[in-house]
Amino acid sequence: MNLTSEAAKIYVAGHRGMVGQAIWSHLEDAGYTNLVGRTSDELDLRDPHATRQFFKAERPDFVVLAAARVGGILANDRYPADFIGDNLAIQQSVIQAAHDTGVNRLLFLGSTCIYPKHASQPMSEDSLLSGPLEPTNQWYAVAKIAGHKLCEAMHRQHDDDMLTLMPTNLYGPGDDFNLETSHVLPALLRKAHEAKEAAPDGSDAPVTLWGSGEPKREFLYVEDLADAVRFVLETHEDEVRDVAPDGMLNVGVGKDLSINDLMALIQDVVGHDGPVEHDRSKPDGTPRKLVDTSRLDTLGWTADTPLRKGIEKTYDWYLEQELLNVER
Ligand code: GFB
Repeated sequence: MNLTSEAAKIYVAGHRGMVGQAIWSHLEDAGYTNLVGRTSDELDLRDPHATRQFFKAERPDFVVLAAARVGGILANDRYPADFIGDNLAIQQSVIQAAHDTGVNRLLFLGSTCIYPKHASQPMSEDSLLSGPLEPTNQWYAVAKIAGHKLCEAMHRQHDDDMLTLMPTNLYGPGDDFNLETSHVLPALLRKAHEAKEAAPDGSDAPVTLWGSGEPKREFLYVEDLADAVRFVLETHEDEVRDVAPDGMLNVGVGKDLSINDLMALIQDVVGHDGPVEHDRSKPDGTPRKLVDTSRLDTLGWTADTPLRKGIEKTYDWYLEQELLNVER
């Protein structure tokens, strides 16, 4: 059942992460006042018993499942057991508790790394499970595929209204800027900024990017994803199932660029003129993952933040955090 009342109780699982925070603020700004969240200290979603107790006490009407263990290419490769294990456990307990307590609709957030490494571009929802996965993130991808399949199965067996959004690579305020664990966009923003700051004489120090820089990625501003979440929550189930019988909707911007071109754009935003070097010991990952957004297009939703604008806003946020850290 779709969201029609501003008083509906909406549980945003993972409301302290970049994605959950953006969804929370966006729903609040749209007039939804009855939002529920728990930090991971307050509620460990990997624990099915605790999760069930929470659902029984709070009885949310709607659930957005944005809680997940996430990270960039290196973190995925280094911590495979955490990426598959934590995500499977979180999904299982939240989806099961939502089923048991009869929520009106659950929206599960996945990722476009669920598609085969060499899927034809742009990747449609139908390319799921049509070929081998990218090895560096297969652990995370398998978990996210299982999460989607659990939602699909709940619909098929119990007629539960459970849908999956598959966003392309996300970025924005609240992102992880730790160079070991982050995704490429925040990593390059930080590297360009620090290189600029490191050369007080004006001769900018070099930045090093991982791999060849040739892989292409599509970047979605997190506030656009939050808008897509609200839009889908508000859309009638029949309308969604007409375009997405399996309950899965890609979310993207319809354009991608190479990591080298992203670097150049970030240098321009940050004002860094120094040379770019490549650390070729680091993996390239999937060569390209542009998503086919025709399902959401048909429903009437498109992303509207241009990449440059989104990077500027993210950089502003990063500078604010830096200032706060210095002042503390
Ligand atoms: O964003 P990223 O870590 O993840 O890397 P994926 C994208 C591309 O940027 C890769 C290159 O080709 C990286 O080698 N890259 C260049 C860098 N410099 C850097 C850098 O300093 N840091 C990082 N992190 N990358 C992840 C998956 O894949 O994307 C997850 O591992 C998830 O499972 C997520 O799906 C959205 O796009 O390759």
